[in-house]
Amino acid sequence: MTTSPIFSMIAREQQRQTECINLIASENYASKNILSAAGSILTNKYAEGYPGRRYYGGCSIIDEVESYAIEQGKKLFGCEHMNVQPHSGSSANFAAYFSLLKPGDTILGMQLSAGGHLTHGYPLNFSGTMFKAISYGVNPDTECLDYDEIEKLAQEHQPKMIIAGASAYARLIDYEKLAAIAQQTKSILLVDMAHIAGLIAAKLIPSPFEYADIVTSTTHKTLRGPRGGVICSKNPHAKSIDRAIIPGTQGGPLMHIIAAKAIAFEEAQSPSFITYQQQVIKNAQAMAHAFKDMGYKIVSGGTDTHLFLVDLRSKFNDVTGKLAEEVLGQCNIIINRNTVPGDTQSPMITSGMRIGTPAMTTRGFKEKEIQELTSLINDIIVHRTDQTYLQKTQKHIIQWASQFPIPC
Ligand code: DSN
Repeated sequence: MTTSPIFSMIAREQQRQTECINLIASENYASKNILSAAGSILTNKYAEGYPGRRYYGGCSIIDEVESYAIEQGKKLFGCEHMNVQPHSGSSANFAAYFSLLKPGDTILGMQLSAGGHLTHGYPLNFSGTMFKAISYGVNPDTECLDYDEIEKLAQEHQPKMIIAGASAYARLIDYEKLAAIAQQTKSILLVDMAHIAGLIAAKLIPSPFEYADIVTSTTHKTLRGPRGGVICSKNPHAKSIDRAIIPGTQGGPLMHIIAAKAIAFEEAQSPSFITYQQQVIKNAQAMAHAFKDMGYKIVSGGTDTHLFLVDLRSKFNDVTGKLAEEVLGQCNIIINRNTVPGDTQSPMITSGMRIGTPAMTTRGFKEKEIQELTSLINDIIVHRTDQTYLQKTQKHIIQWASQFPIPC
């Protein structure tokens, strides 16, 4: 029997993950139970359709799995209807738009460069080509959402849908205000809570469910589940959302992933999940604070969530987001470059770093480690051309990160 080279790649990736400090705001570590469901024989089964209404035989146990996932997801978020079949957050948004919009309809979403997501109307994404996409940004002074601007744009363009949610925005979103704007213009309000789903599940930040017609999410970010998506809706939209997934935009559901989603929803109902999410926020706030104390500007002045953006221009005039990502990566600290408000660099270069704490909090980092890590990040950027320092620091990080093993 030959062994595929893939297995040595997995082993090397496992070692890389163990030896790196991961500050990618959208990544996390799924539990052993989640990995075991995701790697299970449920991958063998075709089950197009929904529980009790499949297009294949042999689905009785699969029906139990999907019904249980739906039950747990609805209980976790307190929503009326949940579709657990979207393969990803983008697929969830695609199906949600497909169910409620027609090509050419106007949508109003957050600009990618201000912290939004590709699927919220970016010109090269399906959302920006199928629909007439209008975008809102952040207020240049506060670097926070400007609800007066959103209202003005909504009144001017009368969007069929207003999209809230972001990939790189550190502040709370006022869903009540957005719902009031949507009501004035008779727009559907869709909230994409992908980044903050875990914080919402733990009830640490406001929930959109009371105000939004549709809520989409991924399951692998703060929620710490398998990679995948969900669509939650009020009952009147249930049928059209389900139809938009199958036959609308997807075929057979990934039943192994749906099983893993069910376990993630169960885990997110445990008291330890709330403690974990509290620490995620405490760590993000402590880290943003520590950066500020070292003279860095934090976009919008801080964070209410699991992530924040560092504007590197505030401290260095020759360090781009790309350079910071590379030099930190050389020392086994993984971040991603990100545009900041008013950025003059391209999205491939950028002037900022996006930093998130969900992953390292899962590995046990608390405020003490966060302080030490922030000083190290600063030192690495300061000594960016000193190869001896960078190599010595990489060795230190490998040893330090390995003391906080990935819990699976
Ligand atoms: N790519 C994800 C992120 O990093 O935020 C969003 O889908």
